[in-house]
Amino acid sequence: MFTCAIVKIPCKNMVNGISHANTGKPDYALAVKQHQNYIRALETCGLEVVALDPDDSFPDSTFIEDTCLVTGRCVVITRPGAVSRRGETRDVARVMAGCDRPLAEIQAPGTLDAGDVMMVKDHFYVGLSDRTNAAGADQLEKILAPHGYTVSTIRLRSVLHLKTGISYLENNCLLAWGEFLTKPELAGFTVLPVHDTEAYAANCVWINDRVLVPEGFAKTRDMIENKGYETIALDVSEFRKLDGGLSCLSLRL
Ligand code: CIR
Repeated sequence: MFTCAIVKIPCKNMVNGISHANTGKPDYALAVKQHQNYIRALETCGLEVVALDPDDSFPDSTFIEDTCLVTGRCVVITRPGAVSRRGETRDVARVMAGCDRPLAEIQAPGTLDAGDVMMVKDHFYVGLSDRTNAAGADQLEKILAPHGYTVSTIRLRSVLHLKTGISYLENNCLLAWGEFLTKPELAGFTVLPVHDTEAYAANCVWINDRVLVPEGFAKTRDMIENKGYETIALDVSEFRKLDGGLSCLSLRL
C-alpha cells in the first residue's frame, strides 16, 4: 500500500519539453488543470500528496517519476538519459534526503530513467532504452542487491520507456502492449493485452487497489474493470503531447 505521493507542478516552460509525438505544443493552462485533477485522484486513492514548485529551468520536470526510484527499503536518485533533464534530480534529492530510507545515486557513465523500471514485489525489471544504459542498470542492481532485491533487463524496441508499454497491476497481473506481449522475460504473468489502437493506455498506475487509466481508452478500461479493479479515468492529453503518461507524473511511496 502507498501512503504518500510526490508530484511536481508543471512549469510554463513545459511547452518546450522533449517530444516525439508531433501532436503540437501542450496548452499550459489545460495541463495545470489536468495536473490538479491528477492530484485529486491520488488523494482519492488515499495518498497524502506533496507538490513541489514548478521550475522553468527544466521543461520536463513535471515527469518526476524519471528522477527517482522509490522502493520499500531504499531510494535511488537517477541520472536521466536526456542531458536537458539531468539537473531535475537536484530538487528531488533534496526532498528525498528527508525520507527515512537509505539514499543512493546513479553515477556517470550510467544513465537511468525510473520510467524504465518496473517493480514486481522484490524484483525490478529495467528497460534498456535510449535513456537507460547497461551501466545504469548494473549500478542499480548493485545498489538494490544488499536490500534483498533482484534486477533483470529487457531491451526495448518501440517505446520511450519500459512503462510506456507495460504496467504492473499487482496480483501477478500485467497490462501490456505490442512488443511486450511476446517477450519471454514476461512469461508467467496474467497478461491484459492492450489493443493496438489504444497503445497509450498501456501506461496505467495501480494505487491501493484502484487503477488510474488515461481517459478515452474504453477497451483497456473495460478490460481492467473486468479483472475486478475500480478505475479512475483522467484526461492527460497535454502530457501525452510530451510523450508522458500517468505514471510519469508522480513518485509513490
Ligand atoms: C521526456 O522525453 O523525457 C519527457 N518529455 C517525457 C517523459 C515521460 N516519462 C516517462 O515515460 N516515464
